[in-house]
Amino acid sequence: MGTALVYHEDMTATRLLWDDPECEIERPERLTATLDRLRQRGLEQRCLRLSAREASKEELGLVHSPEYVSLVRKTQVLGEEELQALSGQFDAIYFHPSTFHCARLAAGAGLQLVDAVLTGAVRNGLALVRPPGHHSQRAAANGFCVFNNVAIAAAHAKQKHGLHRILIVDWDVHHGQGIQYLFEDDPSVLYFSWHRYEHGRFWPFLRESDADAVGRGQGLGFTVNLPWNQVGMGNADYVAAFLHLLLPLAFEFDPELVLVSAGFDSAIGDPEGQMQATPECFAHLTHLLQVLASGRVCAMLEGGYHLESLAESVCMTVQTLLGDPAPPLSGPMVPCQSALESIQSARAAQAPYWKSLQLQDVTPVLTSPSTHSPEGRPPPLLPGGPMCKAAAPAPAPSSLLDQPCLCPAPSVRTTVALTAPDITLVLPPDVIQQEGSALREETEAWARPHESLARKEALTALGKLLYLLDGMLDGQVNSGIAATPASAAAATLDVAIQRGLSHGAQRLLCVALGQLDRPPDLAHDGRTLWLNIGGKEAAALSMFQVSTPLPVMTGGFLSCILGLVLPLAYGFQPDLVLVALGPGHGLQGPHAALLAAMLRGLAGGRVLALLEEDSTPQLAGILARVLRGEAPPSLGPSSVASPEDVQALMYLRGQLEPQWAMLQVRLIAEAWLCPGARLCRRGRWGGQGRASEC
Ligand code: X5A
Ligand code: ZN
Repeated sequence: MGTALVYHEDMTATRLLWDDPECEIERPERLTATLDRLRQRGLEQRCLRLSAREASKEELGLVHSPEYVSLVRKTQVLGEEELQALSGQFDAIYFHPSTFHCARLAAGAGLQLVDAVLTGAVRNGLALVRPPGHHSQRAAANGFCVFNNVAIAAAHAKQKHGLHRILIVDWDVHHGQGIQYLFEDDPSVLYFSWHRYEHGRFWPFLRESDADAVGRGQGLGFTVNLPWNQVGMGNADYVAAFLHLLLPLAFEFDPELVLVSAGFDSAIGDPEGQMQATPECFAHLTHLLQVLASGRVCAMLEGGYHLESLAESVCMTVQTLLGDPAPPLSGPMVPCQSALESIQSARAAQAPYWKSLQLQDVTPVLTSPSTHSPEGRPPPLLPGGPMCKAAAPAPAPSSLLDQPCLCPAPSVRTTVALTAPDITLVLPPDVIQQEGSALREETEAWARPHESLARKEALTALGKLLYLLDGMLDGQVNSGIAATPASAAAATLDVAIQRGLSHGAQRLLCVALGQLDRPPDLAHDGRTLWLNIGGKEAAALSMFQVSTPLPVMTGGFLSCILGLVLPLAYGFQPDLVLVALGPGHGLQGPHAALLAAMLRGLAGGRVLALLEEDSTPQLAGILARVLRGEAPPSLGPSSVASPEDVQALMYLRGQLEPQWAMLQVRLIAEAWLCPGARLCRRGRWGGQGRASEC
């Protein structure tokens, strides 16, 4: 299932006719530069191109008053002076004789996109539109926005397609107050917006943009505002906001459709936003949303005024919608204190309305001496080495943006190396069944230290796994699935880790589910992060060796992934991921698929899944589909996490937070941190706990 790109050249017509420094940034080149870049990258050609149509009067009437629509219609015949006079009646608005036509196309593009996705013609898509929509209100234009494209699309999805739960994610750097007003009492639309706020000192200067505006009446808890009180928010801040605020609520809400108010003024280089997130970050945001609503994601352009940053960020979004793995994020994955404060206050404001946020923010368990000072040191070949924000300011936008994409998608996305032949029956078409095996002598040499690998079947499986792993490390294959006899699972995983590390992986993340013992001679040298889900108790042997019991309920599983696995994984920034479903893993297909799908956001999608040979072909099939980029099936309404699950998570958070900044959901007492910690955002290890290096 494909990706739609909805566009119409006519939308380049509307433009500012007079002098207005506030409005001049919203110009036609925003679309032409973006489209050119999509073509250059070969991305446009991979999409289903749809030509935008105009929204009808009735469709506009879904959210706008008839009087307002006719007022805008009349601008078609006004002269320049009258246009300017009318524009002056609104905040940050210009009208042009073509504005009505363009704005109807922009709204129509969103409707076409939603129709294409909800009729199953495509899985997802992007509408490239002007003018933007999210500031526009029932009877008012505002902030360059004339008709509220995303709100109209949401109302249409409810009315024409009978949807009951729509999530709107507004990642534009401005508050989409127009969308908030239109749905604030509607529990069928969950509206999330982050925005530059600076305690109310940034446009549109509204009290109701703050975190404590949570909706009203039936809609209480269905408006989620995350105000940024400082500029300079970057990749770590955005990813943390998704993991710790948006996604827990989104999974609990269980949307049938995700609409994105996709403004890119939240990206680095933008004159409005003054933020630091790199274009790759939008690949990750898109990737993280695609695990919802069976991947039904409709993105519509809002702001974005730095042409280079805009074009690059749109490419990242489209590439990810197409199913390509997200390029690894650059820079230290350490959220800043101001971001943490904002996330925490939004979590606190929402906690009364969402089970997934309750019980969680309890007092941390005090760190025990044994884990407070891990022997871990930064791994070799850290790009750039430790970095303090104060000492080393972020590179200028242009140099960052000039970087070529580090991770072109290999032509073969997923290979399956299985010994069981019946798997072919359930494999999606472009998944390759691997025939090759590593050389016999080599396989035997790796197997020699392990008693459980002596058997012929185990050896055969190991040969296939090694061959697959080499293909991944050489870049011929992006991801893969290998099977092994249950009795040999732990040893096979051990060999895979050693092989990965000796064959080019700098940092290897291993997520082991079920009863898989930690390899006995696993080094604490920071090159391997070992995470066992299915251990007897929550324990952190060091910051690189963590074990937690298998959560018993869906809610617990989700908080384990969002609250522990992904924060550690994003903090670690691996270049290879092993995920092993070992004895007694107990995961159902959809849970395993969700885990694999989310881990695919790491390491440029280089994920090797290791299954037991007697796993069902259905399990292998579902994993193969998510590893090649399909959306995991919906988990359905999630149960609460059990008290034991919550306790394990809280305990590990307490243990590991000082070293892994991405785990933080609230401020850590000053005493916990190294002297320079407030300013220090220097490294992938979190920048805390090792003051000597600050
Ligand atoms: C869509 C959008 C911004 C308006 C800024 C006015 N509007 N200062 O990004
Ligand atoms: Zn904006």
